[in-house]
Amino acid sequence: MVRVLKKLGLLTVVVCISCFLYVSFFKHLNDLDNAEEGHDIFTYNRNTYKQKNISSPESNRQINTDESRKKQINDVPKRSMKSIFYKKVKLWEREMSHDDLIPRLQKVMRNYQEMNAYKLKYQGKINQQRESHDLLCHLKHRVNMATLKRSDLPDNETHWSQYLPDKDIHEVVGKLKRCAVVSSAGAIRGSRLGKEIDSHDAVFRFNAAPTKGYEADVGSKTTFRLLNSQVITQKEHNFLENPIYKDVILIMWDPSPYDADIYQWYKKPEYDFFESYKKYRTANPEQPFYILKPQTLWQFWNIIQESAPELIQPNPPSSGSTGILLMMNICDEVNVYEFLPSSRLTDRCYYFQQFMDSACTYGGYHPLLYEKNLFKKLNQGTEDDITKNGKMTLPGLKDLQCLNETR
Ligand code: NCC
Repeated sequence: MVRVLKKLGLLTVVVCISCFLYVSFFKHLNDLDNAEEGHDIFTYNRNTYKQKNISSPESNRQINTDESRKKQINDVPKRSMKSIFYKKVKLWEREMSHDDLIPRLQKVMRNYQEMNAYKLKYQGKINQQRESHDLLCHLKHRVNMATLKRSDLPDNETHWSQYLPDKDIHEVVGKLKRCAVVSSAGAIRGSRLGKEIDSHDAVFRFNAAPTKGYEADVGSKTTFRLLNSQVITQKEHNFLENPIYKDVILIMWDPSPYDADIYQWYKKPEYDFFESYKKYRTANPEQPFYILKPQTLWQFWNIIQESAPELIQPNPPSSGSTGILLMMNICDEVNVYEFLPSSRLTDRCYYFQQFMDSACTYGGYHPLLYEKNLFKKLNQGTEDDITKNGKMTLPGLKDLQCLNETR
């Protein structure tokens, strides 16, 4: 009798544990589904993302301003079980392609290719297998990482050219030794990389990514901050007042159509940032604040496209890649943190918000997947550095010797 009771007890325990595991597994799948669909599984409630079933806001730079685009992006299939298992793939161990993306992001990518918002007429090659030194030479000689100077605008445009700096960023900043670039990825949480990041001569950050409260993981020093034109123009960023933009070297970018010259672009920027720029310069005349020449982005995009195994999103590179390349033009050595994901990889978009969206890591609007492929080829650090710290080490371009000028 005692034996029977013992067996029954054991059986009950086994059944309970199985039920618990079963329920947890399906709850987890459900959470992943929500996250992949651009929902916040932690009840994050920013106005822009309030609408239920909205597809990834990260996938769409102009989600608030372009209804038709919003419709196309939202018109995506429900996620399949297959996509869950893509998460198990070890990332950037090999070159990634759109086959590695979940179906939703594949669809987003196709939509952007159909839209061709910047009117690209790309006739060049793809899948150019350049070895890393050659690739570095192409980046050095074909991407003119220049910022706008007063003298770049026609004489009759003084009403706004008077607010531009006299000199290009390189003339003022000169050459730096060791620089750190800190991506805003959620995976940097818990990294304890703060001290290492702060030990660099200069630290580069993006958009509204804060340091306060996150010092242990991302450090506290900021030397440069690269902003996209949304940050300058959208009220929610409070650009004119927010102290995180003060006491640093600011650089901003706004995309032009692929073939536009500076004049055509500044008459019709994607986001009308000039008023904010003027106000900021008037209030902070001593603070360096540069604007990247828009053609820089497309010169860089050409090289990302040439290096990619297939056609990429016809949209500008992310702030992340643009900032990395800018630092490679200024510093002798650039250590980049959590751009190539470490083993802490998560769908959590940012370290400072709970919002979940895998597009932040793999790209929706930006060709991030291919940007990461490209920098992975150039990494001089170890695989272990990537896995443990999400760290890659890139060389400066200033002293790079190139046999043929690859212009
Ligand atoms: O997200 P964002 O960039 O500010 O991130 C800065 C750079 O960090 C890298 N990153 C970020 C998150 C993540 N999980 N993995 C990453 O690798 C990327 O290289 C990224 O560029 C941008 O590029 O400017 C972007 O800006 C945001 C947004 O405009 C700003 O954060 C201001 O709110 C864009 N999001 C939206 O438009 C909704 C984002 O697509 C790109």
